[in-house]
Amino acid sequence: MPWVAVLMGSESDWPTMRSCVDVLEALGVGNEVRVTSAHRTPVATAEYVADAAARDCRVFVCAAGLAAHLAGAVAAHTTRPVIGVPMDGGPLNGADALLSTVMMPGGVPVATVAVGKAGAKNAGYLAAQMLAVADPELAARIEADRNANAAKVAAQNESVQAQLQA
Ligand code: RP5
Repeated sequence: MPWVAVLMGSESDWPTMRSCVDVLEALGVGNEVRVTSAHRTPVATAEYVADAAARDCRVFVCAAGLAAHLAGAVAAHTTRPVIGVPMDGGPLNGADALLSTVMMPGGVPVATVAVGKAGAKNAGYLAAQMLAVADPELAARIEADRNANAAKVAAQNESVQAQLQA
């Protein structure tokens, strides 16, 4: 059964990355969460990537802050898709992590999402959409989620219109 690895450089990333796991769980996507660091545990990170790929991990989501090299380091060890999530901590509020994650050299891509919580959430959706290419039932669940979000926006519009007319 295909699944998604959700990796982060530190436990301090977890409050943000919980949003990614929440999306995967809501869509019924199998996942494994690990704290592993490109800088502090480089060998263990490489070993995990090889082991996860051998166990049918299809997509790696990698979150890190500051000089954020986790996604790039993972991408260097696999040809499975890697999604990078720049964390927004630190004195530069994630601008450093964004550039460190997105500016990969040609041939080793990292699909980089937004900085912080919005990116964490979208990393979950993007990973699910990748798996859904070969899984029509998952594709239908994603479609239903989109429709539910659209209904929420429509309800918000009605609420604002009602307030304008009051
Ligand atoms: C990065 O450094 C981690 O991904 C985290 O975002 C940041 C700070 O890590 P801690 O000092 O909080 O462990 O490697």
